[in-house]
Amino acid sequence: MSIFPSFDNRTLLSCELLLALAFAIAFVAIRRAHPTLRGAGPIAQGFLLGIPGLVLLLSQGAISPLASVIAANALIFISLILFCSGILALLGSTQSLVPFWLSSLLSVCAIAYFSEVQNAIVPRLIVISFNVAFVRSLIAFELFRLAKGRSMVRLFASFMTLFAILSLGWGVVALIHGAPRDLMQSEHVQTFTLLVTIFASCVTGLFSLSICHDQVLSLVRAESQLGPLSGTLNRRAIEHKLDIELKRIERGGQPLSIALIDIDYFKTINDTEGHAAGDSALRDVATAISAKLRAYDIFGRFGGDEFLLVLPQTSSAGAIVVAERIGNAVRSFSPIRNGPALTISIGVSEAILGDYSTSLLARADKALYQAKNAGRNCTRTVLHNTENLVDFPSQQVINALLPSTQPDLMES
Ligand code: GH3
Ligand code: MG
Repeated sequence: MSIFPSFDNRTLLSCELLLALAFAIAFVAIRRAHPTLRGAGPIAQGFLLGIPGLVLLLSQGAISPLASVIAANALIFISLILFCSGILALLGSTQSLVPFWLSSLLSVCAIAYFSEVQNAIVPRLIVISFNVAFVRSLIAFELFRLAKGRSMVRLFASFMTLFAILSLGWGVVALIHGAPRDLMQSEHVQTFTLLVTIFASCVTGLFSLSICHDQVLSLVRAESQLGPLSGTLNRRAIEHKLDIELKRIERGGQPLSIALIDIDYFKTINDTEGHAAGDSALRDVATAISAKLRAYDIFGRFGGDEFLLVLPQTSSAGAIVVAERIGNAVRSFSPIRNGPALTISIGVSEAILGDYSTSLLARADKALYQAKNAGRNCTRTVLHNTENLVDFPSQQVINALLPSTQPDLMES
């Protein structure tokens, strides 16, 4: 005994409409909460545009076929494409949407022909089902390509493949057995197709929410590592990265140095130019220093007007060269109009095996203290083996310490 006659097609379409509305609200909310999240906007637009499409479909018989068939399908196709573009953007795909638009445009033309010129329902259904199957299979193919070990994306791709096959099957059945003239008429294939559509909407909406959730989590994680003012890593993040680098040298034996940087007489900027000028000077210093670093150097604000630079694969001699480079970069501007150039004092230390971040930072802090005492605008190093202070600038010291294998540190 079939269960299909117990479903009413109009009720099923209304359920689909409510589902589209619920997902549209969810994705609009995500878009508003995370404007930088690429993909949530098109998905929300896709669900939103599906609503008038479904309303027009529901009005079949009461309004002209131009609106209830041609416009309704055009809106549903566009909503499907917007949805696909959102999913692709969320997953970072660069797949072109041209095939989606071309196939949908041709389908709308064919639907218009079979509605206004020939009034033939079966070819119309075949065109609709084939276009939906084509769009779903393209997106499934791209999802499989992007999955790369992500089981959730692979599962989504499998569902899309299944929905593409079912859409195709709907067209083939319509071709073989024909179709009722009225979409609202209860008929096995028609009712089954509507049930599949509702299930497909649930699955795609929920999968998209899950992908959005993952993306939002990684966005929040990345943002939580950055200081709001300087845009560089915050203290917690840079200390965490320093711990990782210290563990790495235990295994690799590569040198690692840090530089603690403090702006000289920073209070004067706040006092004479105001706090906003101080904030802007902090940003400028962060930008100037960041521009002088290698891709794998780690830089962040340590607190107040202090910054920490972690230099992997760098001896203290190399770090002194980097210190000179960033000191020159900072000296090139002044936050006070017609005032003196900004300067920084730097304390450098090189890690030894068994060092903790606290011991390494304590040595760098000691070196920074000495740099301040030496009159500022200079670098001091506390060497781990002797605890002696090394003056800088001192070309003899650099020449003595600098290995010849670090040419990239020499450029300024
Ligand atoms: P020194 O040469 O000894 O470093 O002197 P200084 O004036 O730079 O003094 P110090 O480093 O001890 O003080 C840093 C000042 O930075 C204290 C505080 O008012 C200011 N400051 C800390 N955080 C911020 C911030 O986020 N914005 C601004 N504008 N000022 C800050
Ligand atoms: Mg200072």
